[in-house]
Amino acid sequence: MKKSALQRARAEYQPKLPNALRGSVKMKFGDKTESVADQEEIRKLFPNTYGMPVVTYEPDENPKRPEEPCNVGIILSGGQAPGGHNVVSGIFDALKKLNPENRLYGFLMGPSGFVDHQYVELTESYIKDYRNTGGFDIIGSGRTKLETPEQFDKGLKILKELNIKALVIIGGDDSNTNAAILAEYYKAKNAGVQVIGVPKTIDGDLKNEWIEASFGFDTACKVYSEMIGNIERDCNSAKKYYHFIKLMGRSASHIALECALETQPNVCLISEEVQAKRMTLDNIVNYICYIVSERAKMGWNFGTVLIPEGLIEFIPSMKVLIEELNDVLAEHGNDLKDLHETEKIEAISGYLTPDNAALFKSLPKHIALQLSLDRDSHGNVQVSLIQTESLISQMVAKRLEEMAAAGQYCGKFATQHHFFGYEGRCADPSNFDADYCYALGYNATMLIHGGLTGYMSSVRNLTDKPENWIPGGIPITMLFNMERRHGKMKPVIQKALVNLNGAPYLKFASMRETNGLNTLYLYPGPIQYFGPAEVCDRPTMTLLLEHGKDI
Ligand code: FBP
Repeated sequence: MKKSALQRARAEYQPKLPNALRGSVKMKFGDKTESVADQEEIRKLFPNTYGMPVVTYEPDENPKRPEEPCNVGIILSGGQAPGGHNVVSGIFDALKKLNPENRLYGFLMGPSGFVDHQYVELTESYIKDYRNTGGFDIIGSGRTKLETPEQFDKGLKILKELNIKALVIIGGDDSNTNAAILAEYYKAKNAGVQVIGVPKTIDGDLKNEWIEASFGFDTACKVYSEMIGNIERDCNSAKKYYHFIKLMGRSASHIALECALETQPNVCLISEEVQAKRMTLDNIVNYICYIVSERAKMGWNFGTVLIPEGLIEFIPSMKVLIEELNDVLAEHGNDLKDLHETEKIEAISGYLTPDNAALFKSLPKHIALQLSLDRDSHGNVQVSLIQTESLISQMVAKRLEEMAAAGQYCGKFATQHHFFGYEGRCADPSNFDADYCYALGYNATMLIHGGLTGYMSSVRNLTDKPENWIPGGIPITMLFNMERRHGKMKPVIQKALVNLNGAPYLKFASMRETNGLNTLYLYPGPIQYFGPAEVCDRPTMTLLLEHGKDI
Protein backbone atom coordinates (compact mmCIF):
# COMPACT_ATOMS: atom_id res chain seq x y z
CA MET A 1 0.00 0.00 0.00
CA LYS A 2 1.50 3.39 -1.03
CA LYS A 3 1.61 5.86 1.85
CA SER A 4 1.92 9.63 2.16
CA ALA A 5 4.71 11.12 4.29
CA LEU A 6 2.21 11.92 7.06
CA GLN A 7 0.77 8.40 6.92
CA ARG A 8 4.25 6.96 7.38
CA ALA A 9 5.04 9.26 10.30
CA ARG A 10 1.66 8.69 11.90
CA ALA A 11 1.97 4.91 11.69
CA GLU A 12 4.78 5.20 14.25
CA TYR A 13 2.52 6.87 16.82
CA GLN A 14 1.99 4.71 19.91
CA PRO A 15 -1.34 5.67 21.54
CA LYS A 16 -1.06 6.42 25.25
CA LEU A 17 -2.79 3.89 27.48
CA PRO A 18 -4.29 4.80 30.89
CA ASN A 19 -2.11 3.54 33.76
CA ALA A 20 -5.16 1.68 35.09
CA LEU A 21 -5.07 -0.65 32.05
CA ARG A 22 -1.35 -1.35 32.05
CA GLY A 23 -0.96 -4.10 34.65
CA SER A 24 -3.26 -6.96 35.66
CA VAL A 25 -6.62 -5.65 36.83
CA LYS A 26 -9.76 -7.00 38.43
CA MET A 27 -13.27 -5.59 38.39
CA LYS A 28 -14.73 -3.43 41.15
CA PHE A 29 -18.54 -3.39 41.11
CA GLY A 30 -20.50 -0.24 42.08
CA ASP A 31 -24.17 0.22 42.91
CA LYS A 32 -27.06 -1.16 40.87
CA THR A 33 -28.27 1.18 38.13
CA GLU A 34 -31.60 2.45 36.73
CA SER A 35 -32.46 3.65 33.22
CA VAL A 36 -32.69 7.43 32.69
CA ALA A 37 -36.50 7.21 32.28
CA ASP A 38 -39.39 4.73 31.92
CA GLN A 39 -37.73 2.37 34.45
CA GLU A 40 -40.64 -0.06 34.84
CA GLU A 41 -41.13 -0.65 31.10
CA ILE A 42 -37.41 -1.04 30.45
CA ARG A 43 -36.89 -3.38 33.41
CA LYS A 44 -39.62 -5.64 31.92
CA LEU A 45 -38.09 -5.55 28.43
CA PHE A 46 -34.58 -6.37 29.73
CA PRO A 47 -35.17 -8.86 32.57
CA ASN A 48 -31.64 -10.31 32.30
CA THR A 49 -29.54 -7.20 31.75
CA TYR A 50 -31.39 -4.38 33.56
CA GLY A 51 -29.99 -2.77 36.70
CA MET A 52 -26.45 -4.20 36.53
CA PRO A 53 -23.76 -2.24 38.43
CA VAL A 54 -21.24 0.24 37.06
CA VAL A 55 -17.76 -1.29 36.87
CA THR A 56 -14.26 0.13 37.43
CA TYR A 57 -10.93 -1.65 38.00
CA GLU A 58 -8.41 -2.18 40.71
CA PRO A 59 -4.97 -3.79 40.45
CA ASP A 60 -5.02 -7.60 40.61
CA GLU A 61 -2.20 -8.95 42.75
CA ASN A 62 -2.98 -12.60 41.87
CA PRO A 63 -4.03 -12.78 38.22
CA LYS A 64 -5.22 -16.21 37.05
CA ARG A 65 -2.90 -17.85 34.50
CA PRO A 66 -2.91 -19.21 31.88
CA GLU A 67 -5.81 -17.46 30.16
CA GLU A 68 -8.33 -19.57 28.22
CA PRO A 69 -8.29 -18.72 24.47
CA CYS A 70 -11.08 -16.29 23.56
CA ASN A 71 -12.18 -15.24 20.08
CA VAL A 72 -13.93 -11.90 19.58
CA GLY A 73 -15.99 -10.46 16.69
CA ILE A 74 -16.44 -6.76 15.91
CA ILE A 75 -18.96 -4.70 13.97
CA LEU A 76 -18.44 -1.06 12.91
CA SER A 77 -21.94 0.36 12.79
CA GLY A 78 -23.51 3.59 11.48
CA GLY A 79 -21.74 6.75 10.35
CA GLN A 80 -17.95 6.84 10.22
CA ALA A 81 -16.08 8.60 13.05
CA PRO A 82 -12.33 9.31 13.32
CA GLY A 83 -10.57 6.78 15.54
CA GLY A 84 -12.54 3.62 14.72
CA HIS A 85 -9.39 1.89 13.52
CA ASN A 86 -7.71 2.56 16.86
CA VAL A 87 -10.65 0.97 18.70
CA VAL A 88 -9.99 -2.11 16.57
CA SER A 89 -6.24 -2.07 17.27
CA GLY A 90 -6.86 -1.53 21.01
CA ILE A 91 -9.18 -4.55 21.14
CA PHE A 92 -6.64 -6.58 19.16
CA ASP A 93 -3.59 -5.64 21.24
CA ALA A 94 -5.36 -6.40 24.52
CA LEU A 95 -6.64 -9.74 23.19
CA LYS A 96 -3.16 -10.79 22.05
CA LYS A 97 -1.65 -9.65 25.34
CA LEU A 98 -4.10 -11.86 27.26
CA ASN A 99 -3.31 -14.84 25.07
CA PRO A 100 -1.51 -14.84 21.68
CA GLU A 101 -3.89 -17.66 20.60
CA ASN A 102 -6.91 -15.31 20.79
CA ARG A 103 -8.40 -14.32 17.45
CA LEU A 104 -10.25 -11.22 16.28
CA TYR A 105 -12.83 -11.34 13.46
CA GLY A 106 -14.34 -8.31 11.75
CA PHE A 107 -17.82 -8.53 10.21
CA LEU A 108 -17.95 -6.68 6.89
CA MET A 109 -20.05 -3.60 6.09
CA GLY A 110 -21.74 -3.28 9.48
CA PRO A 111 -24.44 -5.47 11.05
CA SER A 112 -25.34 -6.97 7.65
CA GLY A 113 -21.96 -8.78 7.56
CA PHE A 114 -22.85 -10.39 10.88
CA VAL A 115 -26.25 -11.58 9.67
CA ASP A 116 -24.96 -12.69 6.25
CA HIS A 117 -21.75 -14.27 7.59
CA GLN A 118 -19.36 -11.97 5.73
CA TYR A 119 -16.19 -11.60 7.80
CA VAL A 120 -12.42 -11.42 7.80
CA GLU A 121 -9.86 -12.42 10.41
CA LEU A 122 -7.96 -9.37 11.63
CA THR A 123 -4.30 -10.24 12.10
CA GLU A 124 -1.35 -7.97 12.96
CA SER A 125 -0.31 -7.75 9.32
CA TYR A 126 -3.91 -6.79 8.36
CA ILE A 127 -4.31 -4.18 11.11
CA LYS A 128 -0.88 -2.55 10.91
CA ASP A 129 -1.69 -0.29 7.94
CA TYR A 130 -4.78 1.07 9.70
CA ARG A 131 -3.29 2.09 13.05
CA ASN A 132 -3.90 5.82 13.77
CA THR A 133 -5.72 6.31 10.46
CA GLY A 134 -9.25 7.68 9.96
CA GLY A 135 -12.15 5.91 8.30
CA PHE A 136 -13.87 2.60 8.85
CA ASP A 137 -12.48 1.04 5.67
CA ILE A 138 -10.69 -1.72 7.55
CA ILE A 139 -13.97 -3.71 7.46
CA GLY A 140 -16.55 -1.12 6.30
CA SER A 141 -19.69 0.05 8.10
CA GLY A 142 -23.45 -0.01 7.54
CA ARG A 143 -26.79 0.99 9.03
CA THR A 144 -28.70 -2.33 8.98
CA LYS A 145 -30.80 -2.45 12.15
CA LEU A 146 -30.34 -5.64 14.18
CA GLU A 147 -33.82 -6.17 15.55
CA THR A 148 -35.36 -9.52 14.70
CA PRO A 149 -34.78 -12.88 16.42
CA GLU A 150 -34.09 -14.35 12.95
CA GLN A 151 -31.15 -11.93 12.53
CA PHE A 152 -29.90 -12.68 16.05
CA ASP A 153 -30.06 -16.45 15.43
CA LYS A 154 -28.34 -16.20 12.05
CA GLY A 155 -25.59 -14.17 13.72
CA LEU A 156 -25.30 -16.69 16.54
CA LYS A 157 -24.68 -19.43 13.99
CA ILE A 158 -21.52 -17.74 12.68
CA LEU A 159 -20.39 -16.82 16.20
CA LYS A 160 -20.58 -20.50 17.15
CA GLU A 161 -18.83 -21.60 13.94
CA LEU A 162 -15.92 -19.24 14.65
CA ASN A 163 -15.96 -20.03 18.37
CA ILE A 164 -16.52 -16.35 19.13
CA LYS A 165 -17.19 -15.67 22.80
CA ALA A 166 -17.95 -11.96 22.54
CA LEU A 167 -19.17 -9.43 20.00
CA VAL A 168 -18.16 -5.75 20.17
CA ILE A 169 -20.51 -3.28 18.47
CA ILE A 170 -18.83 0.06 17.78
CA GLY A 171 -21.61 2.53 17.12
CA GLY A 172 -23.81 5.48 18.06
CA ASP A 173 -27.00 5.56 20.09
CA ASP A 174 -29.01 3.39 17.67
CA SER A 175 -26.22 0.81 17.30
CA ASN A 176 -25.64 0.59 21.03
CA THR A 177 -29.40 0.19 21.44
CA ASN A 178 -29.01 -2.84 19.14
CA ALA A 179 -26.09 -4.06 21.25
CA ALA A 180 -28.22 -4.01 24.42
CA ILE A 181 -31.12 -5.82 22.72
CA LEU A 182 -28.74 -8.47 21.37
CA ALA A 183 -27.04 -8.90 24.77
CA GLU A 184 -30.44 -9.44 26.40
CA TYR A 185 -31.48 -11.96 23.73
CA TYR A 186 -28.29 -14.03 24.00
CA LYS A 187 -28.37 -13.96 27.80
CA ALA A 188 -32.03 -15.05 27.89
CA LYS A 189 -31.10 -17.89 25.56
CA ASN A 190 -27.99 -18.86 27.52
CA ALA A 191 -26.13 -18.60 24.21
CA GLY A 192 -22.74 -18.09 25.86
CA VAL A 193 -21.98 -14.92 23.87
CA GLN A 194 -21.23 -11.55 25.47
CA VAL A 195 -22.05 -8.24 23.74
CA ILE A 196 -20.11 -5.04 24.47
CA GLY A 197 -20.75 -1.54 23.01
CA VAL A 198 -18.28 1.25 22.23
CA PRO A 199 -19.56 4.89 22.11
CA LYS A 200 -18.96 6.30 18.65
CA THR A 201 -20.46 9.29 16.85
CA ILE A 202 -19.12 12.60 15.62
CA ASP A 203 -22.48 14.07 16.74
CA GLY A 204 -21.32 14.01 20.39
CA ASP A 205 -24.81 13.12 21.63
CA LEU A 206 -23.97 9.76 23.21
CA LYS A 207 -22.70 10.93 26.57
CA ASN A 208 -23.51 11.12 30.26
CA GLU A 209 -21.64 11.19 33.54
CA TRP A 210 -19.84 7.95 32.60
CA ILE A 211 -19.36 8.51 28.87
CA GLU A 212 -17.75 11.95 28.79
CA ALA A 213 -17.52 12.04 24.99
CA SER A 214 -18.29 9.82 22.04
CA PHE A 215 -15.22 9.19 19.93
CA GLY A 216 -14.77 11.12 16.69
CA PHE A 217 -16.39 14.34 17.98
CA ASP A 218 -13.00 15.86 18.80
CA THR A 219 -11.44 15.28 15.37
CA ALA A 220 -14.55 16.08 13.32
CA CYS A 221 -15.08 19.41 15.14
CA LYS A 222 -11.42 20.32 14.65
CA VAL A 223 -11.67 19.62 10.91
CA TYR A 224 -14.87 21.71 10.55
CA SER A 225 -13.42 24.50 12.71
CA GLU A 226 -10.34 24.67 10.52
CA MET A 227 -12.55 25.02 7.42
CA ILE A 228 -14.85 27.59 9.07
CA GLY A 229 -11.79 29.61 10.12
CA ASN A 230 -10.53 29.51 6.52
CA ILE A 231 -13.92 30.72 5.28
CA GLU A 232 -13.95 33.49 7.87
CA ARG A 233 -10.56 34.68 6.58
CA ASP A 234 -11.84 34.52 3.03
CA CYS A 235 -14.99 36.41 3.86
CA ASN A 236 -13.10 39.03 5.86
CA SER A 237 -10.71 39.43 2.89
CA ALA A 238 -13.25 39.82 0.07
CA LYS A 239 -15.96 41.36 2.30
CA LYS A 240 -18.75 40.45 -0.12
CA TYR A 241 -20.49 37.25 1.00
CA TYR A 242 -22.54 35.83 3.82
CA HIS A 243 -21.52 32.19 4.17
CA PHE A 244 -24.30 29.89 5.39
CA ILE A 245 -22.64 26.75 6.72
CA LYS A 246 -24.68 23.71 7.70
CA LEU A 247 -22.84 21.42 10.13
CA MET A 248 -23.50 17.74 10.70
CA GLY A 249 -25.20 16.47 13.80
CA ARG A 250 -28.45 14.66 13.13
CA SER A 251 -30.21 15.95 16.25
CA ALA A 252 -28.05 17.66 18.82
CA SER A 253 -26.15 20.91 18.10
CA HIS A 254 -22.94 19.92 19.92
CA ILE A 255 -20.87 20.18 16.71
CA ALA A 256 -22.23 23.64 15.81
CA LEU A 257 -21.72 24.83 19.40
CA GLU A 258 -18.13 23.55 19.59
CA CYS A 259 -17.29 25.09 16.20
CA ALA A 260 -18.82 28.42 17.33
CA LEU A 261 -16.61 28.41 20.44
CA GLU A 262 -13.60 27.61 18.26
CA THR A 263 -14.22 30.17 15.50
CA GLN A 264 -16.52 32.96 16.82
CA PRO A 265 -18.80 33.34 13.78
CA ASN A 266 -21.43 36.09 13.47
CA VAL A 267 -24.37 33.75 13.95
CA CYS A 268 -24.67 30.20 15.25
CA LEU A 269 -28.12 28.71 15.73
CA ILE A 270 -28.57 26.15 18.50
CA SER A 271 -31.48 23.81 17.83
CA GLU A 272 -32.10 23.06 21.50
CA GLU A 273 -32.49 26.80 22.20
CA VAL A 274 -34.87 27.19 19.26
CA GLN A 275 -37.00 24.42 20.73
CA ALA A 276 -36.87 25.70 24.32
CA LYS A 277 -37.85 29.24 23.26
CA ARG A 278 -40.51 27.83 20.90
CA MET A 279 -39.01 29.88 18.05
CA THR A 280 -40.61 29.86 14.63
CA LEU A 281 -38.80 29.99 11.30
CA ASP A 282 -39.77 33.68 11.22
CA ASN A 283 -38.12 34.34 14.60
CA ILE A 284 -34.90 32.73 13.31
CA VAL A 285 -34.97 34.76 10.11
CA ASN A 286 -35.63 38.00 12.02
CA TYR A 287 -32.66 37.36 14.30
CA ILE A 288 -30.29 36.80 11.35
CA CYS A 289 -31.69 39.90 9.60
CA TYR A 290 -31.01 41.95 12.74
CA ILE A 291 -27.32 40.93 12.68
CA VAL A 292 -27.05 41.48 8.91
CA SER A 293 -28.68 44.91 8.98
CA GLU A 294 -26.67 46.12 12.02
CA ARG A 295 -23.44 45.00 10.34
CA ALA A 296 -24.54 46.74 7.12
CA LYS A 297 -24.76 50.04 9.07
CA MET A 298 -21.00 49.67 9.69
CA GLY A 299 -20.40 48.91 6.02
CA TRP A 300 -19.88 45.17 6.62
CA ASN A 301 -21.87 43.19 4.09
CA PHE A 302 -20.24 39.89 4.93
CA GLY A 303 -20.39 37.30 7.64
CA THR A 304 -20.60 33.64 8.68
CA VAL A 305 -23.70 31.81 9.85
CA LEU A 306 -23.54 28.30 11.35
CA ILE A 307 -26.64 26.11 11.10
CA PRO A 308 -26.90 22.75 12.86
CA GLU A 309 -28.05 19.98 10.55
CA GLY A 310 -30.88 18.90 12.86
CA LEU A 311 -32.40 22.40 13.23
CA ILE A 312 -35.53 21.73 11.21
CA GLU A 313 -36.75 19.03 13.63
CA PHE A 314 -36.38 21.41 16.61
CA ILE A 315 -38.58 24.20 15.28
CA PRO A 316 -41.75 23.31 17.22
CA SER A 317 -44.22 23.60 14.30
CA MET A 318 -41.85 21.66 12.00
CA LYS A 319 -41.34 19.00 14.66
CA VAL A 320 -45.10 18.38 14.86
CA LEU A 321 -45.23 18.20 11.06
CA ILE A 322 -42.26 15.78 10.86
CA GLU A 323 -43.75 13.50 13.53
CA GLU A 324 -46.97 13.26 11.56
CA LEU A 325 -45.02 12.80 8.32
CA ASN A 326 -43.09 9.89 9.93
CA ASP A 327 -46.36 8.11 10.70
CA VAL A 328 -47.81 8.87 7.25
CA LEU A 329 -44.69 7.54 5.52
CA ALA A 330 -44.60 4.44 7.76
CA GLU A 331 -48.21 3.68 6.84
CA HIS A 332 -48.50 4.85 3.23
CA GLY A 333 -44.87 4.94 2.05
CA ASN A 334 -45.37 2.19 -0.53
CA ASP A 335 -48.35 3.94 -2.18
CA LEU A 336 -46.44 7.23 -2.35
CA LYS A 337 -43.09 6.11 -3.68
CA ASP A 338 -43.91 6.09 -7.41
CA LEU A 339 -45.82 9.40 -7.44
CA HIS A 340 -44.45 12.42 -9.31
CA GLU A 341 -43.25 15.37 -7.18
CA THR A 342 -46.37 17.58 -7.21
CA GLU A 343 -48.72 14.62 -6.92
CA LYS A 344 -46.67 13.31 -4.02
CA ILE A 345 -46.91 16.61 -2.12
CA GLU A 346 -50.70 16.68 -2.74
CA ALA A 347 -51.15 13.05 -1.66
CA ILE A 348 -49.10 13.51 1.52
CA SER A 349 -50.99 16.72 2.36
CA GLY A 350 -54.22 14.71 2.08
CA TYR A 351 -53.09 12.42 4.92
CA LEU A 352 -51.97 15.30 7.17
CA THR A 353 -54.10 17.24 9.66
CA PRO A 354 -55.09 20.70 8.30
CA ASP A 355 -52.43 22.78 10.15
CA ASN A 356 -49.62 20.43 9.14
CA ALA A 357 -50.89 20.23 5.57
CA ALA A 358 -50.88 24.04 5.32
CA LEU A 359 -47.32 24.27 6.69
CA PHE A 360 -46.13 21.42 4.44
CA LYS A 361 -47.56 23.10 1.34
CA SER A 362 -46.10 26.49 2.29
CA LEU A 363 -42.52 25.13 2.20
CA PRO A 364 -40.41 25.49 -0.94
CA LYS A 365 -41.11 22.40 -3.05
CA HIS A 366 -37.57 20.99 -2.78
CA ILE A 367 -37.66 21.21 1.02
CA ALA A 368 -41.11 19.51 1.19
CA LEU A 369 -39.77 16.70 -1.00
CA GLN A 370 -36.56 16.39 1.02
CA LEU A 371 -38.69 16.08 4.19
CA SER A 372 -40.64 13.24 2.55
CA LEU A 373 -37.61 11.11 1.66
CA ASP A 374 -37.37 7.62 3.16
CA ARG A 375 -36.37 7.45 6.84
CA ASP A 376 -33.19 5.53 7.67
CA SER A 377 -33.45 1.98 9.02
CA HIS A 378 -33.83 3.37 12.56
CA GLY A 379 -36.77 5.64 11.62
CA ASN A 380 -34.72 8.88 11.58
CA VAL A 381 -35.31 11.69 9.11
CA GLN A 382 -32.17 11.91 6.93
CA VAL A 383 -31.43 15.52 7.84
CA SER A 384 -28.14 15.50 5.93
CA LEU A 385 -30.29 15.50 2.76
CA ILE A 386 -32.34 18.59 3.73
CA GLN A 387 -30.88 21.91 2.56
CA THR A 388 -31.76 23.91 5.67
CA GLU A 389 -28.96 26.38 4.95
CA SER A 390 -30.51 27.38 1.63
CA LEU A 391 -34.05 27.46 3.10
CA ILE A 392 -32.92 29.93 5.75
CA SER A 393 -30.73 32.09 3.50
CA GLN A 394 -33.57 32.39 0.96
CA MET A 395 -35.96 33.50 3.69
CA VAL A 396 -33.39 35.99 5.01
CA ALA A 397 -32.89 37.43 1.50
CA LYS A 398 -36.65 37.86 1.09
CA ARG A 399 -37.05 39.58 4.47
CA LEU A 400 -34.11 41.91 3.77
CA GLU A 401 -35.80 42.96 0.52
CA GLU A 402 -38.94 43.82 2.49
CA MET A 403 -36.85 45.72 5.06
CA ALA A 404 -35.05 47.61 2.27
CA ALA A 405 -38.40 48.57 0.71
CA ALA A 406 -39.50 49.89 4.10
CA GLY A 407 -36.24 51.86 4.44
CA GLN A 408 -35.01 49.67 7.34
CA TYR A 409 -32.01 48.11 5.60
CA CYS A 410 -29.42 49.46 3.27
CA GLY A 411 -26.81 46.89 2.30
CA LYS A 412 -25.84 44.13 -0.09
CA PHE A 413 -26.64 40.51 0.62
CA ALA A 414 -24.86 37.86 -1.46
CA THR A 415 -24.61 34.30 -0.21
CA GLN A 416 -22.51 31.14 -0.42
CA HIS A 417 -23.65 27.81 0.96
CA HIS A 418 -21.65 24.96 2.47
CA PHE A 419 -22.37 21.68 4.17
CA PHE A 420 -19.58 20.29 6.35
CA GLY A 421 -20.21 16.73 7.40
CA TYR A 422 -18.68 13.95 5.39
CA GLU A 423 -15.38 15.92 5.18
CA GLY A 424 -14.72 15.36 8.88
CA ARG A 425 -15.94 11.84 9.52
CA CYS A 426 -12.90 9.99 8.19
CA ALA A 427 -10.10 12.42 9.05
CA ASP A 428 -7.02 10.92 10.70
CA PRO A 429 -7.81 11.00 14.41
CA SER A 430 -6.39 13.82 16.51
CA ASN A 431 -4.01 12.72 19.27
CA PHE A 432 -7.00 12.89 21.64
CA ASP A 433 -9.14 10.56 19.51
CA ALA A 434 -6.20 8.27 18.70
CA ASP A 435 -5.51 7.78 22.44
CA TYR A 436 -9.17 7.72 23.51
CA CYS A 437 -10.18 5.16 20.89
CA TYR A 438 -7.25 2.89 21.63
CA ALA A 439 -8.16 3.01 25.35
CA LEU A 440 -11.88 2.35 24.60
CA GLY A 441 -10.95 -0.70 22.51
CA TYR A 442 -8.38 -2.03 24.96
CA ASN A 443 -10.93 -1.56 27.75
CA ALA A 444 -13.66 -3.37 25.74
CA THR A 445 -11.42 -6.45 25.78
CA MET A 446 -11.00 -6.12 29.54
CA LEU A 447 -14.81 -6.02 29.98
CA ILE A 448 -15.03 -9.21 27.90
CA HIS A 449 -12.26 -10.73 29.97
CA GLY A 450 -14.31 -9.91 33.08
CA GLY A 451 -17.24 -11.91 31.66
CA LEU A 452 -19.60 -8.92 31.23
CA THR A 453 -22.38 -8.51 28.68
CA GLY A 454 -24.71 -5.61 27.86
CA TYR A 455 -22.02 -3.11 28.92
CA MET A 456 -20.53 -0.10 27.19
CA SER A 457 -16.82 0.66 27.35
CA SER A 458 -16.29 3.81 29.41
CA VAL A 459 -13.12 5.89 29.80
CA ARG A 460 -13.41 8.98 32.01
CA ASN A 461 -11.39 11.93 33.36
CA LEU A 462 -10.65 12.91 29.77
CA THR A 463 -9.40 16.44 30.42
CA ASP A 464 -6.47 14.98 32.37
CA LYS A 465 -3.45 13.27 30.74
CA PRO A 466 -4.30 9.90 29.11
CA GLU A 467 -2.19 8.16 31.77
CA ASN A 468 -4.73 9.32 34.37
CA TRP A 469 -7.89 8.40 32.46
CA ILE A 470 -10.28 6.10 34.34
CA PRO A 471 -11.50 3.03 32.41
CA GLY A 472 -14.58 0.98 33.32
CA GLY A 473 -17.96 -0.15 32.05
CA ILE A 474 -21.61 0.89 32.33
CA PRO A 475 -24.69 -1.21 31.65
CA ILE A 476 -26.20 0.06 28.38
CA THR A 477 -29.75 -0.14 29.77
CA MET A 478 -28.78 2.76 32.06
CA LEU A 479 -29.03 5.07 29.03
CA PHE A 480 -32.48 3.88 27.88
CA ASN A 481 -35.89 5.54 27.62
CA MET A 482 -38.99 4.83 25.52
CA GLU A 483 -39.43 6.75 22.24
CA ARG A 484 -41.74 6.65 19.25
CA ARG A 485 -40.01 5.08 16.20
CA HIS A 486 -41.68 4.00 12.93
CA GLY A 487 -45.02 4.79 14.60
CA LYS A 488 -44.38 2.53 17.67
CA MET A 489 -42.95 3.03 21.19
CA LYS A 490 -39.49 1.42 21.41
CA PRO A 491 -36.70 1.24 24.03
CA VAL A 492 -33.79 3.39 22.78
CA ILE A 493 -30.78 5.20 24.19
CA GLN A 494 -31.77 8.76 25.09
CA LYS A 495 -29.81 11.29 23.05
CA ALA A 496 -27.77 13.80 25.05
CA LEU A 497 -28.81 17.19 23.65
CA VAL A 498 -27.09 20.52 24.31
CA ASN A 499 -27.77 21.51 27.92
CA LEU A 500 -28.92 25.13 27.96
CA ASN A 501 -27.72 25.45 31.56
CA GLY A 502 -24.37 23.86 30.74
CA ALA A 503 -21.05 25.74 30.62
CA PRO A 504 -20.42 25.37 26.83
CA TYR A 505 -23.78 26.90 25.88
CA LEU A 506 -23.54 29.64 28.55
CA LYS A 507 -20.05 30.61 27.33
CA PHE A 508 -21.31 30.81 23.75
CA ALA A 509 -24.40 32.83 24.77
CA SER A 510 -22.23 35.30 26.69
CA MET A 511 -20.21 36.10 23.53
CA ARG A 512 -23.00 35.86 20.97
CA GLU A 513 -24.03 39.53 20.61
CA THR A 514 -20.44 40.82 20.51
CA ASN A 515 -19.35 38.19 17.97
CA GLY A 516 -22.47 38.84 15.89
CA LEU A 517 -22.07 42.58 15.53
CA ASN A 518 -18.27 42.69 15.30
CA THR A 519 -15.70 40.78 13.28
CA LEU A 520 -13.82 38.78 15.90
CA TYR A 521 -13.10 35.58 14.02
CA LEU A 522 -10.82 32.95 15.54
CA TYR A 523 -8.66 30.81 13.26
CA PRO A 524 -7.94 27.41 14.83
CA GLY A 525 -5.93 26.09 11.85
CA PRO A 526 -5.42 22.41 10.97
CA ILE A 527 -5.10 19.54 13.44
CA GLN A 528 -1.48 19.22 14.60
CA TYR A 529 -0.05 15.80 15.39
CA PHE A 530 3.53 16.76 16.24
CA GLY A 531 4.56 19.68 18.44
CA PRO A 532 3.75 21.26 21.81
CA ALA A 533 1.06 19.48 23.85
CA GLU A 534 -1.08 22.64 24.19
CA VAL A 535 -1.42 22.65 20.40
CA CYS A 536 -1.56 18.89 19.68
CA ASP A 537 -3.32 17.31 22.66
CA ARG A 538 -5.92 19.95 23.54
CA PRO A 539 -9.41 18.41 23.87
CA THR A 540 -12.54 20.19 22.65
CA MET A 541 -13.67 23.41 24.32
CA THR A 542 -16.93 21.60 25.08
CA LEU A 543 -15.13 18.97 27.14
CA LEU A 544 -12.93 21.53 28.90
CA LEU A 545 -15.90 23.74 29.83
CA GLU A 546 -18.00 20.76 30.93
CA HIS A 547 -15.19 19.88 33.32
CA GLY A 548 -14.99 23.38 34.76
CA LYS A 549 -11.77 24.25 32.91
CA ASP A 550 -10.96 27.61 31.39
CA ILE A 551 -10.70 28.03 27.63
P1 FBP B 1 -23.95 8.08 13.62
O1 FBP B 1 -24.97 8.58 14.60
O2 FBP B 1 -24.25 6.74 13.10
O3 FBP B 1 -22.56 8.20 14.17
O4 FBP B 1 -23.96 9.03 12.35
C1 FBP B 1 -24.05 10.41 12.49
C2 FBP B 1 -24.09 11.13 11.17
O5 FBP B 1 -22.79 11.47 10.75
C3 FBP B 1 -24.97 12.37 11.29
O6 FBP B 1 -24.23 13.47 11.72
C4 FBP B 1 -25.55 12.47 9.91
O7 FBP B 1 -26.81 13.09 9.92
C5 FBP B 1 -25.68 11.06 9.48
O8 FBP B 1 -24.69 10.34 10.15
C6 FBP B 1 -25.53 10.88 7.99
O9 FBP B 1 -25.80 9.56 7.66
P2 FBP B 1 -25.32 8.82 6.35
O10 FBP B 1 -23.87 8.51 6.55
O11 FBP B 1 -26.14 7.57 6.34
O12 FBP B 1 -25.54 9.74 5.21
